[in-house]
Amino acid sequence: MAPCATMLPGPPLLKIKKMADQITTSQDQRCGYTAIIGRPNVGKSTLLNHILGMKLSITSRKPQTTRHQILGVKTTENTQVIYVDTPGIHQRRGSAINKYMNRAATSVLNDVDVILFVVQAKKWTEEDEAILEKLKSVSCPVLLVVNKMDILEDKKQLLPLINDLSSKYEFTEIIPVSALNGMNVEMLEQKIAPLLPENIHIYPHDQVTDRSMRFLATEIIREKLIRELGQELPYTSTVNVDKYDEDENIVRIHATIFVESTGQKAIIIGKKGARLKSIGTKAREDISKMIDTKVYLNLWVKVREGWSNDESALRGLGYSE
Ligand SMILES: Nc1nc2c(ncn2[C@@H]2O[C@H](COP(=O)(O)OP(=O)(O)OP(=O)(O)O)[C@@H](O)[C@H]2O)c(=O)[nH]1
Ligand SMILES: [Mg+2]
Repeated sequence: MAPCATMLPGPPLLKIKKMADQITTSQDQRCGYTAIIGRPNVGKSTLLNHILGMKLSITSRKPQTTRHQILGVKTTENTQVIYVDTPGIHQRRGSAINKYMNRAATSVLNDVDVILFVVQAKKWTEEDEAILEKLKSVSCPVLLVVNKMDILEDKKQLLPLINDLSSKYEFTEIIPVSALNGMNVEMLEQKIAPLLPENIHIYPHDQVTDRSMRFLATEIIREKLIRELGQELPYTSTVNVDKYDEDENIVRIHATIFVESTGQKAIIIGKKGARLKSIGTKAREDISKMIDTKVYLNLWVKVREGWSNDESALRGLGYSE
């Protein structure tokens, strides 16, 4: 599979600082792509972050948080797993952005070596059923990841739950996990490794994503926006980083939040600018932590009518394959 085509220009990719002597150069290497798919809000991005041991993909309580494919690379000894976090596959119809998100998720299905189909314990829905239909045409192994096991009140429900799920499809494995507290996540990783092809590693061993810091900064701002506004957040909002300048000891970021009406703009700015300020402070702190450098963040809110249903506006705002 080609790595995400939507790389924005920007500073070098995020790297994990790893000791050179940890790198394996032996033969018998395995390397392959593992897609993380499922309906919105089941915990796909939380799972990826737990596997990577860092916050790469943004998460929130609101469905449809992830809007792009996010590549997360994990290299351990002779195995390199290239995870692809995807937007929740949904049945909302209509706007161009919804179509973009579904495309970003479903386009990986025939291009990866392993699929993790993430569902929520005891909450099988029509959207899960629709995804199952799509899986019928794929040829790679599919692992069913039953997430949020920590909220299953009675553990005796586990066996009937697994029996029920196994009747739906020939899953290679069914693995109950909790992405939030890490239960069984290591076991899941152990199941993935042997399913990958023998192959030399594609990415350097210290690389965790193909995304630029500029892109990750955009995502962090969007996460703070979603978390700050919750249900009040207009679905049709997005973030664009206009400028990302690195000085010796400070990174200066100028970003714009786009909405579709002046009413939405007022909601985001809040009373005397309090909301926008809070979003900015939280985003700045997280970006600073991620790059280990002081950050200056300048945030604007602008109205751009109809951007979410306008293919060319979408492309201009980073929504392109
Ligand atoms: N209790 C519990 N909550 C979880 C678990 N995993 C994720 N969550 C919560 O579920 C919500 C959604 O998590 P995300 O990781 O953003 O879900 P997602 O599937 O990536 O969602 P989209 O990107 O919108 O498709 C967040 O509030 C997470 O904290 C889990 O194992 N247990
Ligand atoms: Mg997500």
